[in-house]
Amino acid sequence: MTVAQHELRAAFAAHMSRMYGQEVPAYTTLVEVSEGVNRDHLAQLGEAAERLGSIERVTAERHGAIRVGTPQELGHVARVFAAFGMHPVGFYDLRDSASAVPVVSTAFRPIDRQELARNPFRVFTSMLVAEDPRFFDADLRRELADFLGARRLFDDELLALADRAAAEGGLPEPEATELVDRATAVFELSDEPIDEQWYRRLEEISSVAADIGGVPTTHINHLTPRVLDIEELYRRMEERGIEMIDEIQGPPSWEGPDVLLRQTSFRALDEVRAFRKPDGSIGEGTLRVRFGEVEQRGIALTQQGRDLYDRMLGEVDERLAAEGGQRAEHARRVWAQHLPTTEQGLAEQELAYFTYELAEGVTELPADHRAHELVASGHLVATPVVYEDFLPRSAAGIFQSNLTTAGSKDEEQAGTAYDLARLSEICGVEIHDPYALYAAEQQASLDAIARTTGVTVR
Ligand code: OOG
Ligand code: NI
Repeated sequence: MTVAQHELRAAFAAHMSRMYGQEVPAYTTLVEVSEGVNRDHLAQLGEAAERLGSIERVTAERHGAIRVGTPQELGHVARVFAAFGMHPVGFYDLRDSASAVPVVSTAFRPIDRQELARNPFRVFTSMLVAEDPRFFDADLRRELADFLGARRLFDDELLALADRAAAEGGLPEPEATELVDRATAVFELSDEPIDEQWYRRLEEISSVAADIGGVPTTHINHLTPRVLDIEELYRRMEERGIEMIDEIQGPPSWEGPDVLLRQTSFRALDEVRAFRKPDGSIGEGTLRVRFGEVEQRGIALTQQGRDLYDRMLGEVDERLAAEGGQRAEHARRVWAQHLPTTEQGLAEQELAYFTYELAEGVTELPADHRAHELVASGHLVATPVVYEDFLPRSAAGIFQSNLTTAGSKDEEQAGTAYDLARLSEICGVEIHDPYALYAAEQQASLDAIARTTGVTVR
């Protein structure tokens, strides 16, 4: 019997969760509190609580984050994740963010609605741009290339199993278990001693560079459960004495529908690690490389909706700088001013994505109407499309919460150019454009309606 890709993915997510819970006990607390919040939210709201995903999906839902050092390593990551039906989506350049992290990133995730519903495990994956002269001088660039070139994160057995699972759409036992075990083991924190001098040298430039290029292995640095009410989660965690970062990142809490992604985290934890001193002796030290994060997902915005979101972010920044006070307060006011407060309003202005189906009992449609009009007239029912991706500014904030030093970047130099196309080449497969995926989903639902009714809905 073959273990299907979505079962492999669910097993991989569960194994990673168990491993991370053993390594970082606060994660287990976070998961418990999240489950409590979700249970209570469901009890309070009933069916409405599941508008953006079934409780089964949301309860199992996690995203992780990993960081690798070279194009070759990213290519290997893409092969391993392909085994689990996880494909690269979106391009993020964190080098230009306020915190100037020397990485470019994508996210590996399922892309079909059905696959997402079965298990939506996703991993935000960053690659060090070790050749970027704004961060690393010529000596360091060479030493980094040597150090990273000498390590091997994914062995040939794992890659062969992964290629087979991707080609065959699954694996029989015992290979299925072996694949999941081997893939999970790659992301465990290693107790191999860290070369102290080398690590600290990189850390002066960027903690993220040290976390990636200063150690001989890689590790998962957080695993994020999904909650239905992030404000309540935040309250409950603080009640338990776990100090969260100051703010919930992303959209504010406001009277309209949840859109995009709201996230918050608690700080990196000090963990004891073995260091090799310059004299060759091994001593203990601490590092902060892992932390906890939680998220609430909302409706996917169209490019137009996203542009509006980015403009509103800018306006909130300006008001905050000019008037002081609380960001959340300014944000609520700016949002109330610019964004419709209903799903129907978002659809009307083409700010968000929905899928449509015929309302119960409807078999015919009037011609020449737009979908939202047919929702208003009771012919169609709209379901919001969930945002499955990440936000660069929140991602930069997450990296930031993990930085011990400010780092340095030489703005005089030209950076190494990266875009979606170049990163696709490195991955060995095309990175999907998230907007194209959401738009295709909306369009597929309209096409299905046209097929049954013979009426084209715009
Ligand atoms: C990844 C940070 C990005 C998110 O949720 O935005 C991220 C990292 O720290 O490696 O996970
Ligand atoms: Ni995250």
